[in-house]
Amino acid sequence: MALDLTRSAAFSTSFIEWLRGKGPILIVTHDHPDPDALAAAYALRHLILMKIGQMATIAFEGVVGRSENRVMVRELEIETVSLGALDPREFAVICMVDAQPGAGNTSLPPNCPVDLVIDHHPLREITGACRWVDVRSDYGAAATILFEYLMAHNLSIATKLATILFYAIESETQGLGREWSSADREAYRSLLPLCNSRILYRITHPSLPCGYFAKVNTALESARIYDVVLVFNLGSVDHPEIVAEMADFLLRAEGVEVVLGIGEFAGEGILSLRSSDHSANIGDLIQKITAGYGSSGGHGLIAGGQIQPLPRDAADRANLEAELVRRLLVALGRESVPPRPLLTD
Ligand SMILES: [Mn+2]
Repeated sequence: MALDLTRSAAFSTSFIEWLRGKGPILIVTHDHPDPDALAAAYALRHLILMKIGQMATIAFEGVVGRSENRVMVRELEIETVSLGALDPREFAVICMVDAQPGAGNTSLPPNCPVDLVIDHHPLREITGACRWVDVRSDYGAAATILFEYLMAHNLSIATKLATILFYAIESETQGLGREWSSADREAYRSLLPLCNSRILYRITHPSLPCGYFAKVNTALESARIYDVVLVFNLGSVDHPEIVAEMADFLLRAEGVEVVLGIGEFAGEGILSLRSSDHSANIGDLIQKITAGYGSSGGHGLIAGGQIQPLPRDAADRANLEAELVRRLLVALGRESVPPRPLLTD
């Protein structure tokens, strides 16, 4: 399936007409946003500005922590506000991108009605109640859907916007290596010549704080392998995304097919699950692991979860971790496999 400009034109034209004259517009994305979330929000704001001359507000909770993404936000001047610093009720329209209402990874209060949802994760039941829904779970990136809207309206895509969208698709699909559709590929190819390659290089080669290398070390030293399953625990982290980043890194270990990364941020347990096997059904797997302990979401080869509340007592936490790992191994039929460390002397 290539770009679906007919669908994109029809949908975006209708919701833009509906938006006109409504009042202040809020664009929310998931907590601790990644490049795809930021790009989708930024592109939606641009589309609204170009079509109805109104500047929407982009908000999220949490931090942009990964060094690459911090460089992206700085170099490309993506203006956002903290969701906690504003009152969503002061907005006439609430849009959500790269996320869906009630998914557990957004901090928008559950009693805040969302009008418009643009996402590429599996459709959630609650989302069905929203006025405008464009959820395409076969797309690798939400940014690709936004790219289609811009194309459908014949809007020119300037360097900054192109670079943001390109990097979103690039990082979300690992350079079209993971979970991409032909629409993503077409968007990727169209955007590449429009990008600023000097800025792209700066984003992909950021300087990294010493703490980053300490976490790499923790990931390596804590990693245990149960046959094809690798589990690591970073302990307390200063941004949740590093758990996912280390999970991607360790999935490259020879013979490893599934990785569960664990970390702790702001009193919450952070889980990141990765697989290199398309038949693994990682979205179901993360739900089995987190059932009764928190929330989770995922698709294809990547998933994440939040554990809340975390026990205060260290022994209780260790028991909880052991239970999460046990559930993972049981689900994968590996419960009797003894662990071995990744690093051996
Ligand atoms: Mn995304």
